[in-house]
Amino acid sequence: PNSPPLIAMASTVVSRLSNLNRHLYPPKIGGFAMKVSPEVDEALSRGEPVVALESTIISHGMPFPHNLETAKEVEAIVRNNGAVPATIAILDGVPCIGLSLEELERLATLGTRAKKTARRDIAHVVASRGNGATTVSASMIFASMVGIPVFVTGGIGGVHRHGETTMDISSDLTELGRTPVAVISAGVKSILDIPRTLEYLETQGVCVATYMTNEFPAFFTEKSGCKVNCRVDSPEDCARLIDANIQLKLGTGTLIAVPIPKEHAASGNVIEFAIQTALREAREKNVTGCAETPFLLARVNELTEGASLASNIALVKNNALVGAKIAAALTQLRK
Ligand code: PSU
Ligand code: MN
Repeated sequence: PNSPPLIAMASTVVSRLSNLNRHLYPPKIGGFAMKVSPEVDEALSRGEPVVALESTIISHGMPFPHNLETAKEVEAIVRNNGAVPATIAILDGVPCIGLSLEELERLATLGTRAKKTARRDIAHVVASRGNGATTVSASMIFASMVGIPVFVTGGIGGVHRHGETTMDISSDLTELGRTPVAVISAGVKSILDIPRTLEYLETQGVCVATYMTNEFPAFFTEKSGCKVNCRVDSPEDCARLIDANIQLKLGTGTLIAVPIPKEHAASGNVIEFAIQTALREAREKNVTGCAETPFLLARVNELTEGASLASNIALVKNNALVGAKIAAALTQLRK
């Protein structure tokens, strides 16, 4: 209901095509082709669990070859836990839902030569037949268009520190306010302003739930000092929450915050110190806007000699595990 008319129309077209004319393939959104992989298409038409995955984490979030290895492992974890992975990206101007191994490899080797694609960039990348690695916001849009309610990432974007003057607020937050997809994430990084991020999500009407904890996690560490008022303790709890949000047609997304596994949270203080250094350098070098997150991620990894990357990989895999179980629980609930 909150979507702009074009997207609403596009999703109607796609859902008609996907419900009535499954043999019509690939589906078209308002005249533009969109490619749903045969595996994802089949799972969706059978009502089987599917987990959507983003691709900026592959192109901009991790260095090669860790990005490719992680992407493959994350897909395997999703499969081993009863769901079909649907990694989302734009290749040669075509939005793809579910990538082949070749396509994953292409994206991983393109790295930052792929365009980091948030909501505002989608039309430009499609029109110029470019390669776009979709952020949380853009991936949520495509997941919603094809009817995937569960989406897994590492961390979402948020309100940047000094956001009250720069107005640098990730479009992930506004997307959560307008697209009914559940996002499974390890919270937000302390490179961001976590209290203001939670305030902004409240303004956007987004239900933020913590998974088996009372405190909102800070990506590399289990704690941010911020409490939220919704706690879930199992995949079934999550499924009921997500289902209620969908049935009520609230139109908003849900954020499920899963803390990093205890055994990987150890290096939190070292990483926190590196974050302070990286933030200072970003200000000195005047790195701002959509370049800031990739810069900080890469710099923190250098400064911690790979410790932050190892933690990052561990938490993404854990989120994939939890997300697959949530998708399976949601399918059971809807039977
Ligand atoms: N946070 C991370 N790792 C990431 C990102 C965020 O810990 O890779 C990526 C995600 O794709 C997210 C995007 O959607 O960065 C947010 O970018 P920005 O802050 O420019 O909105
Ligand atoms: Mn930004």
